[in-house]
Amino acid sequence: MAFLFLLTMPGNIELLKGDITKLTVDAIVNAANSSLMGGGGVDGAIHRAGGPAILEECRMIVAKQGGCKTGEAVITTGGHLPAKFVIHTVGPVWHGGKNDEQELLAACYQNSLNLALEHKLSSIAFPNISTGVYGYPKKEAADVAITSVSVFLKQHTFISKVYFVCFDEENYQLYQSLIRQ
Ligand code: AR6
Repeated sequence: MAFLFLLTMPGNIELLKGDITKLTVDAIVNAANSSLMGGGGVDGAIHRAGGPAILEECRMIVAKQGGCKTGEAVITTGGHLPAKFVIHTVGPVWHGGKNDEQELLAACYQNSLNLALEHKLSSIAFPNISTGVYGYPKKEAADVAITSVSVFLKQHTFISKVYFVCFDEENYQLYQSLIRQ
């Protein structure tokens, strides 16, 4: 996104490296799939650490609305996690960039933040959605993530802290260079 560097980064964005399941925040975001039935990567880690209560609530959501579409988000308990809630969002699979991947990834961040607002949650942590199994190029994904969150935070001051949690060194370096204030 070309306008990224024209934005002043809000001070309430913080970069962390490590395992998102360890964070004590109002909500952590899960990079889920449309079935909401768990999987590998960060999804697997969240369900393992949070226990069966998360999957139970996911099942109820599936029974009610039939899963979660790409770009959308749903919320469940955090179960045994230190985070109170998990916001599950479904990132786009990278198909070369001409299949609305950018808009769909931005929607993941926006819809997750909207859910946090609706539930009066003020601290939220994001993993690097779509940059694992779903194959979204990391630099492009970081641009979308940082831009979407920065724009949102300028419009909604209730959210006091957003953490970008990078698990791999490559994402961490990329975010560091983009967030430099
Ligand atoms: N904490 C923070 N980030 C993590 C963790 C962790 N514990 N573990 C992995 N990551 P991925 P996707 C990072 O593949 O690309 C699942 O099977 C990882 O380094 O988890 O959106 C779902 O069920 C990467 O940067 O999610 C879906 O089927 C980022 O999390 C599918 O994968 C995202 O990688 C979703 O694929």
